[in-house]
Amino acid sequence: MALALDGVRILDFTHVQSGPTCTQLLAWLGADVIKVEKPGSGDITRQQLRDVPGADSLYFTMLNHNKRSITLDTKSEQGKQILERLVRHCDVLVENFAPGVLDRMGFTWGRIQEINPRMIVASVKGFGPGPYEECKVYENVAQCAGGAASTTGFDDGPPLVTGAQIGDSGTGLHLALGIVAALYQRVATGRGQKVLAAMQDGVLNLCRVKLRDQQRLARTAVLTEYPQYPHGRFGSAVPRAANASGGGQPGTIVKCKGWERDPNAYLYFIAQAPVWKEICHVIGREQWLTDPNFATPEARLPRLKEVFEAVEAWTVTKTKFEAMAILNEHDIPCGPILSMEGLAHDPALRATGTIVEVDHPKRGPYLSVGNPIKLSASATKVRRSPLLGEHTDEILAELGYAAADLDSLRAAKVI
Ligand code: CAO
Repeated sequence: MALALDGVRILDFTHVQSGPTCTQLLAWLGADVIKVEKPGSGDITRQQLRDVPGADSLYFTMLNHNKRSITLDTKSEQGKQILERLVRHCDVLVENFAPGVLDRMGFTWGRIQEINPRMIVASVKGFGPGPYEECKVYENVAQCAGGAASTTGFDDGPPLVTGAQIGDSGTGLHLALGIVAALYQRVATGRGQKVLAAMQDGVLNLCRVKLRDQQRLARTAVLTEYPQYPHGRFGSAVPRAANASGGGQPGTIVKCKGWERDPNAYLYFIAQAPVWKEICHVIGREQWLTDPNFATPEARLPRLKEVFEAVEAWTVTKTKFEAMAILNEHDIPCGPILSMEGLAHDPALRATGTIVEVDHPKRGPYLSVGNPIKLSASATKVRRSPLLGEHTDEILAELGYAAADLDSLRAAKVI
């Protein structure tokens, strides 16, 4: 089967997490991704958090599937010449270096346009233009600077970062969309362009409901669906909402049977207004249907704590899966708290390729998250990540280098 991005060549200058997530997605969609790495060491994550001595870490292998690896010292003169050929050969250059690195290598936007006017140059940076544009940024810096941390956690605790890598993987996703759009625009214009996804912007985009709440708070001084209502205090900034729902339907996390021993014996429960009758029936509070304090969503808002206590008095008598089955019979939305241990063995996720087992020559079989985006006419087959420099000779041959050239480049430590 032909793939959606067949024929698109990506010059992948990415490292760590944010950039690699972007180019991995493009590879899964069919692009030929050529990952350029420093000779001898490569992407720093190959060695970070290693669990098998001598083998590329899971950090690296899970972010670099379906790519080819070439080693190249891009600071040497010969390395720069090879890089120039790669710029000519490829459609998109993706990078997430610290600001200024590509310019210092001699590959400014102007120079790249001279070499290949069709080239799209896509960058992840920590911040967009402004006071912080020169800063180096990692995941949690972005979560803090993009508004996520100030709105995550409990009212009486410090700001919290989340386990979802919204700064790195989230920005990688944003960048991938920008690249695909630029490729589409190039069909009409014949020219490349620069694509920038700043991590602060990406996180803020994912936190847009909190900017919504900021403006509601400024107008009304209160957020009625937040746990601070009605007894707590609101300041001038959106507070941390604990496990309150970010939408118009109140929700929270409640305990289920076994919570004393199992840290994940919990369920997210949504008190959705259209199924209030069913909720009262299931938890045995039919009297609330006619009680003016509980009969309408507005009347319930100041009493949500009482509502969720009653829900929890019911859920602690059931496992999270029993509760989920009963609630879904009544169309009551809920979500069991699933652990990574459980997800790793979920047969439905295995069947769809969202969880895949991949074999690796040095580490053996391991699990990975496959392509979460499913195209009906472009099916993804996940291939293992490349070893450092595994495709150097193959790629240089495609660029027109002869075997003798490779020997001298290797002797000079250019590759
Ligand atoms: N050959 C020779 N040199 C190479 C090379 C190659 N193939 N690949 C990279 N280098 C060099 C660069 O030229 C650069 O050298 P100079 O600083 O002398 O110009 C150097 O390696 C390091 O690049 P860097 O500054 O990007 O790397 P770092 O480890 O110091 O910083 C990071 C890492 C992630 C903080 C920084 O790259 C960054 O802020 N990136 C943008 C934001 C981002 O993506 N953050 C998320 C990372 S994932 O958590």
